[in-house]
Amino acid sequence: MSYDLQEIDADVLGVDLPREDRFYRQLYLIRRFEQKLLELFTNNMLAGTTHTSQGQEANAVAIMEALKLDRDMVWSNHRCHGHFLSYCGQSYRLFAEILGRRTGACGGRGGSQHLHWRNFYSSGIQGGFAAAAVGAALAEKDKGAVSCIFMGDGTMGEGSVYEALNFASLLSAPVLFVVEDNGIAQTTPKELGVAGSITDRARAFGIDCHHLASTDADEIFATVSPIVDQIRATGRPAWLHLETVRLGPHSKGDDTRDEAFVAELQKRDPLTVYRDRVSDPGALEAWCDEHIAHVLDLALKDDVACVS
Ligand SMILES: Cc1ncc(C[n+]2csc(CCOP(=O)(O)OP(=O)(O)O)c2C)c(N)n1
Ligand SMILES: [Mg+2]
Repeated sequence: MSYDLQEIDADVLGVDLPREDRFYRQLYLIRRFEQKLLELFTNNMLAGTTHTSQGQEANAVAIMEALKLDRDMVWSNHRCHGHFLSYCGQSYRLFAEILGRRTGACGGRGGSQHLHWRNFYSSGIQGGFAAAAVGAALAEKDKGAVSCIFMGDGTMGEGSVYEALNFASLLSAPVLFVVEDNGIAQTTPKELGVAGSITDRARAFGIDCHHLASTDADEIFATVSPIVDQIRATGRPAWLHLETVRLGPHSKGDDTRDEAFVAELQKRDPLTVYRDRVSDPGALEAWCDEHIAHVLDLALKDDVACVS
């Protein structure tokens, strides 16, 4: 389905800003949103758990920039806040959703792992959306739409992913398969769970494969943009293996990695990598701080819980 771009919060996404400012605005917005989310858990205002994308924000920002948000489809996973915010900028709707308010993106019923907003979907079932991403790509192909699915390295063991690759290639579905490889699945290092090459995994299906190890939003955009153009032009799927970093725990407190190792990863923090490229990062940060505080306040005041 196609949507009017005005229904996406263009102001939050900074669509009128120069690209560098827009990228840094979004990188910082995602980080701030998720920091606030963690604070809500600490203050016992949220129950259950959450998966933050700290360290992986540049993937969301750069890939959404490469997509056409009025028609393309995005299939996200448990680590979805960055993808969602860069897709539509609906920070208020996302806070309200996670807080279980009726004003949330899905009426407060779905939370992070069952989001649906326009052409954006998230699922907590690893690889569970692979077939849907292919089917939707075929259904919308005549509209020139691309279907983009995000998966983690720990999802490479899901059989349904390979069924989806087979069909995507056989039927020529315009799908961008993105593997956000942060080197770990919850507490299991990639080396213990994934055999062979992630980069080359889709090659046997006759699908073009690409690889990039980067947390630099500009580099990721430069890589992904021609891939998306190629998918749209040919109607064929493509596979992108993106090596990235997970700066936080898997969910809230479950990080079993060596502290020195995690400290080393901080050097690749996508915000640090990007901050020097904008002329006034402080102004962009202040805008986001104020915006996030404002929408969280609004969502907290929405004391209309969802109807069960
Ligand atoms: C089919 C399925 N099995 C197990 C889980 C539990 N689970 C949630 S996230 C996760 C690890 C995912 O690792 P990865 O795919 O690398 O993504 P990351 O968390 O690193 O972003 C597991 C095992 C699940 N959600 N779905
Ligand atoms: Mg992983």
